[in-house]
Amino acid sequence: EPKNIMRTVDPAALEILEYTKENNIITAFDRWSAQQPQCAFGYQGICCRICFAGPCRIKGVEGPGSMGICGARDYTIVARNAIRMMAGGCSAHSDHGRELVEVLYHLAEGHAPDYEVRDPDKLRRVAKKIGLEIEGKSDLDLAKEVAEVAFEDYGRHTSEGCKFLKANICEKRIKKYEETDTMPRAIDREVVEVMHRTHVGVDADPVNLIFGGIKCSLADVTGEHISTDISDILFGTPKPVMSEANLGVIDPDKVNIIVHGHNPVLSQMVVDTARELEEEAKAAGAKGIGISGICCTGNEVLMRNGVPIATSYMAQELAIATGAIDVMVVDVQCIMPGLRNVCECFNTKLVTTMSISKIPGSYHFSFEDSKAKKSAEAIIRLAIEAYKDRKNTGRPVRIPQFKNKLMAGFSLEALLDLFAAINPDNPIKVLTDAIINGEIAGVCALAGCNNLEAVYEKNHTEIVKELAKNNVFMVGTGCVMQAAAKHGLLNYEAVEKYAGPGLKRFIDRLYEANKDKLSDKLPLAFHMGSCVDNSRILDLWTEMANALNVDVPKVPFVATAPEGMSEKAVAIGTWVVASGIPCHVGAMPPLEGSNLVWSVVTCIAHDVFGGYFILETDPQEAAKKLLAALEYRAWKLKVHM
Ligand code: NFS
Ligand code: SF4
Repeated sequence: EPKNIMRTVDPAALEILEYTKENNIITAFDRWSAQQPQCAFGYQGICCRICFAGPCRIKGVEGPGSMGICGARDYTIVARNAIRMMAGGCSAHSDHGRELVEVLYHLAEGHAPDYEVRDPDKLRRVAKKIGLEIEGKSDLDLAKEVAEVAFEDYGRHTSEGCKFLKANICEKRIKKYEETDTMPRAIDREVVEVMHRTHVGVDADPVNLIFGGIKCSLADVTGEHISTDISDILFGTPKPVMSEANLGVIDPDKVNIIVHGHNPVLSQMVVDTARELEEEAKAAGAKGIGISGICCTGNEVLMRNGVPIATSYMAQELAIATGAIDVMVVDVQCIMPGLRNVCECFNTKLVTTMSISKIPGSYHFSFEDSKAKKSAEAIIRLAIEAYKDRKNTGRPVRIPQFKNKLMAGFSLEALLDLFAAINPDNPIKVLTDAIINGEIAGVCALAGCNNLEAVYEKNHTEIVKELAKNNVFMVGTGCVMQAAAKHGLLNYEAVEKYAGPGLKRFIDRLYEANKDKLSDKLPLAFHMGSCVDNSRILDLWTEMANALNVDVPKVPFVATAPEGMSEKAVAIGTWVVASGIPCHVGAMPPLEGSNLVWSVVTCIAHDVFGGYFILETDPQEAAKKLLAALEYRAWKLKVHM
């Protein structure tokens, strides 16, 4: 029987997978095998379940079987399914953003006493950007006004467009979106419109549908920008920070808590409160409280506090199977229901915290911003009790001794600050000049999830290494960066091992200029945060476009989601393309059932927006295509200089 070795390149995951196999503990890796072969109709996007006259499947190229019962063709069905995914992604990101807006608003009103404005400068920068008068206002007054503008972006009834989007993109893009009727009016409205136009018997035109999806994806990035901005205002804008990643970060002699999910409103409070309860943990015989993170809430507290990364999405159950976790506390998104069974095997307490995200059989501690600290204390005390229990019962723990050092914390502000040490008047020029003079090939954004369609974390690591060798400056977010961190790609040792000469020179030069304020040399790729922090990446290419005095499609910038999976990833990929950026996806999205839709996302998108999808499952081929796109743009830029 083939070993798990085929399913991942992560040594820690491999070790635990051997163990779960021996002990008949079911994880995603087993469920993936059990699902094979997956349904070919669904895989290609030509299964429709929008009404219950169906389900309908496209069975041939002609005759009645080539259409759904209502007469919907393959292209309608594929396009409808795709844009419903975008609406799902937009809902997730932007509802997460709304939670933050509510906390900010409640704070300003005096109803969220455990929170504070930790970054008043960011508050003022954001307020100014969205057009508010900032002179003579207190932090709390301004916080309330910022929250009100954000609320408006969710539910405005006029059509001037979302403010948190328009404030952060180039003039030329604003015009483009207005001309193509893809400027989102309000976030909630665009989601509703997608749900409406995809109802049985509404929009059947694939191009019209996809453009509707693009508008919704631009609403998605609006919600992401709101999330990032307000997280920074409330919890601080990230600065370079050192940490570690992979299961080896877990210390069995600590009270171990994993924060998992997405929203820093919860995880940041747990991290802050844990510091205060350290003595209680010691009194229970533990060395202290050990917090580590999974998925994007892990990225949030890594970026701001250096909290180590336990692992990424696909290995979340494997973290529990170490036997050393006392509590896993989750909020929303990317939390596998399968966790619960694994928790049962190891007596780990699974704590859900959000009313919209419960798992049968787990504990639920309803988390409200009016009593956030109290909830966090209760969760930590539950962990301390669970720790005592674990030690008393002598439960076996098994922690794979793999971890790697990393540097993270690169908000756009932090990145520009590094550049400013070389060019204080025009920091971003440090990056654009390096491209123009050929020192680096361009910039690649790494984003997205894990998907067992690919060998877990193999695409990620191969693409990063290949791009590094070819002198591509890399920034990134989400589970890709957790993969990179786990595999030792977010430190200077990786620069020495994998960077091409130009990239190494560039990173060394940045370090030399910033030596005094950095505790270590700079990494091979720059971790910009959680998936909503892809907004920071949008800001980066906008800065570059403005500095080069061109529209975004001319900037040597590409993106890749080597193992994309979630609806959120679909929404992100779509606004990346609509921004004018070539976007690689390494796991096949359900589009293959329609040549027409395929050509819309790969070709028509290019003609209209300047960006396009590169759908390629082979990481080496993908790297080649990404490099070719960068090379072409850099060459054109130089010709026109
Ligand atoms: Ni992004 Fe982050 Fe990970 Fe994918 Fe899920 S955690 S929000 S969706 S799986 S990268
Ligand atoms: Fe079938 Fe049309 Fe209903 Fe879809 S909307 S399930 S294609 S009848």
